[in-house]
Parts: sequence; structure tokens; C-alpha cells
Amino acid sequence: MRTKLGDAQIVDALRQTPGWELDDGAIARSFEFADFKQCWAFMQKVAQVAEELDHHPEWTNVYNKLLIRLSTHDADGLTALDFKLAAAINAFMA
Ligand code: H2B
Repeated sequence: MRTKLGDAQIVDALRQTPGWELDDGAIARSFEFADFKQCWAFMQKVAQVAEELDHHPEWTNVYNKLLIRLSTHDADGLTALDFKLAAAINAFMA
């Protein structure tokens, strides 16, 4: 899970994780909600799954906007764990 992925594996994983794009060695997706309350409720769900996976996002929130970046600092790159968390986050939006 924490083994650094190669370029072809990353392209493959991105294809299976809609909404996420490469951003300077990480994968990133931005989100917009009706207001801060909605955004914060979503962040709580993400925080919960992040803690369960022991894999934590880099994120920036301004009112109703949220930018999430995922990478595995232990591996100094992207791993399957980043895509697992990204897929779990996508499922919250479904
Ligand atoms: N989160 C992320 N995004 N990358 C990591 O390498 C990572 C993490 N490592 N959360 C975990 C915690 C590690 O530091 C602990 C000790 O398990």
C-alpha cells in the first residue's frame, strides 16, 4: 500500500479515480459546497476515513471551498493508499 507507484500505474489509477488530477507529485481535487457548514460536515467524514486508513490529507479550506491534495510522504510520492483515500472521498460525493 505504501510502495511508490510508477508513472504507468499512476495514469491507470487516475483513470479509475474521476475528478482527481496530478498536482506537483500529489493528486488533487477541489470541492465546492453550499456553505461552510456543508463543507465542514464533509471534512469531518474525510477526517474519519483518513484516521481509519492512517493516511492524512493536505487540505485548504476557505468558507465553502475545499482543496484536497494527497501524497504519501513516507514514500516520497504516490502510492495505492492515496488512491484508496481518493476513492473513499469520491464515494462521499456520490
Ligand atoms: N499521511 C500521508 N498522507 N502520508 C504518509 O506518509 C503518512 C500519513 N504516514 N499519515 C503516516 C501517517 C505515518 O506518518 C504514521 C506514523 O503512520
